[in-house]
Amino acid sequence: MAENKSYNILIACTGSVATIKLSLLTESLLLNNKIAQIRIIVTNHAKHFYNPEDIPKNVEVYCDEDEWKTWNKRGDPVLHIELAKWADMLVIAPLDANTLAKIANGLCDNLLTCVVRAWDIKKPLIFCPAMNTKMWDHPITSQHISILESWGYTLVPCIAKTLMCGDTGIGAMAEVQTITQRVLDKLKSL
Ligand code: PCO
Repeated sequence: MAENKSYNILIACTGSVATIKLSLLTESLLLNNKIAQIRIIVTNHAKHFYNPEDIPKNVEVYCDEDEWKTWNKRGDPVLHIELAKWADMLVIAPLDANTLAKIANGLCDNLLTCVVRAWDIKKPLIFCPAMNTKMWDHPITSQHISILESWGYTLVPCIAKTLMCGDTGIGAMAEVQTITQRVLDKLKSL
């Protein structure tokens, strides 16, 4: 990590109830002076799980519709490319089973997956899955995770707890403190 350099962090949330932790994660990361600016991407399903008023006012939140607000004609900026270039690090927390599968297979049908598809794999990408235990236990999950790890992306593993659906088991997103620590560790290696 360069002495006085500070970094742009892009946080992304997908359609898991663990998106309720978005404001906590944002605030936790903003406490660190190595982080210059945070921007957030939410998928349409993530919108069910957070309150925009809880997000700090200096943090911009982007969604799929914004892709088309900024682009009208040839030469206009393309939001997913701009965001992929702007960010020094991408933190996907939570990463739901569906978006994990899409990323592992190269699909890009919304703002977040387009950013990931355009991501320079030399830059750090941290992903924090969250899903029901039955989904976690299915063999396709570890296959998808291995694909992301093979590109150098960093897994922050799920933890066990009583999930929102009442089942108890592995599948909850890692604690905010754990994710923050992984982000700061990664920044040190830049
Ligand atoms: C339940 N699915 C889930 C998703 C993951 N859950 C979590 C935690 C939260 C509370 O600490 C919701 C953040 O349980 O990450 O619960 C059924 S599909």
